[in-house]
Amino acid sequence: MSKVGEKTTAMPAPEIMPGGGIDPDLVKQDFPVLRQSINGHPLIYLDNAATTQKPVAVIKRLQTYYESDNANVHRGLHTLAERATDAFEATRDKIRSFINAGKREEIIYTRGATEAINLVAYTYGRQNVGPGDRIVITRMEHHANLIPWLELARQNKAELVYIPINSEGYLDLSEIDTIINNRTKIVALTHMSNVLGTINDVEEITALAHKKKAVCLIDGAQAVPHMPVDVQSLGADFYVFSAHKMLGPTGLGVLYGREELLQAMPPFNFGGEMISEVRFDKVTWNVLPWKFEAGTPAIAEAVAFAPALDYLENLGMENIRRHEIELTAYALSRLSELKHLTIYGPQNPEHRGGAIAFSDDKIHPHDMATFLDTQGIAVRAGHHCAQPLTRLLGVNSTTRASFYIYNNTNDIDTLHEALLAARRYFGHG
Ligand code: 7TS
Repeated sequence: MSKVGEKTTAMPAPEIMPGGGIDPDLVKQDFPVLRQSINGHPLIYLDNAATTQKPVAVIKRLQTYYESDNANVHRGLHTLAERATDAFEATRDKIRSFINAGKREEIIYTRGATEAINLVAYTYGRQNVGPGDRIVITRMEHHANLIPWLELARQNKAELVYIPINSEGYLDLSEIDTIINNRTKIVALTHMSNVLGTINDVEEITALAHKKKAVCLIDGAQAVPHMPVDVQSLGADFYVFSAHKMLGPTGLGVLYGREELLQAMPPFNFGGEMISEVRFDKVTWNVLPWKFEAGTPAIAEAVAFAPALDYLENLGMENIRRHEIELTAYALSRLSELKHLTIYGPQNPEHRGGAIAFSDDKIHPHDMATFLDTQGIAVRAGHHCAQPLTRLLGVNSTTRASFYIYNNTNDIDTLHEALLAARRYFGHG
């Protein structure tokens, strides 16, 4: 039974092989959901960019939390309330250290990356972006980092300008000095694309934004789960991500913001928790981080996010990144043997993550994903919430395989065989 402040996992990491490599077969044993067959085949889960599976430690912590600690946070004086509050706040400290933020006050819990971006657009955006001002994003954004800015630009009569992409799937920075101009108030971009896999040179963009006195928001939903991230060395003013894409529960996300910016921003939602004092005619706001956390938060989810962070830390984010570079290199080479496939995004695995979108020249992505499911392989097909980008690639949808710590090269070989079997099944063999 878990108690206040108790370390929820103290896992040695036998999954780390001599030399720092990850042993995905050992990792897999910690994920109950992966021990099943789908349509008569062992499940191969390649939809990690959408959400990752959860290790036993996370599932157990959700259970022990509800069995022994459940209470609302910050309000009660009883023992359970103290335990719940301590565990909830302890995760905040872990998150701070995981992304190397300077202070715990800079870590705001949200419902996900999407809500974190909306928070910034509604508060910082509405306050600081006026008619004729400019917001800069890129052509490779997920809708979560596009629509809030499109709406802000429309409502506040600002300009929304896009950094283009070149044919290899990298940002084209040739005109960046004119794109990020003196009217630019916000630059928002993804750290890693969920379609192209491209890892952007965020440090360079934050520096350019700061030269023009703009703030920079980084969408780290696809980056924090897969590589070491240090928000201070990146120069991020805001950095967002979701727990569910990094072994944690759904319904929980993080907004990192520089304290000075968060202090000056108005609250996002209003209600309980986010106040210091309320009178019938006036209110004063709570201090950071709670000013931005109105209402009962995702308590169990935050508590159970701690063992997810421990799990990743025990494996080591450098090791995770190396494992994914190896898998991505292998996948790019195996998939490029199939001449009927178009593979999107950078060809150099050092410059990208393990989310690989592709199209077959004859089979519709939805048919492909449905066929792969008959073989026990879970992938995603569609526009991946990046419709403008997908259209820019000249298609309406793609099939996407995305990897994580429990995937191995056998999974990729099985995918390769299934992609060939699909050709035969649909009569293109
Ligand atoms: N930003 C990026 C780059 C993403 O990939 C996603 C989710 C989000 C933001 C939004 O995260 P949420 O947790 O708030 O929903 N991406 C995907 C995907 O690629 N397939 O399903 C969800």
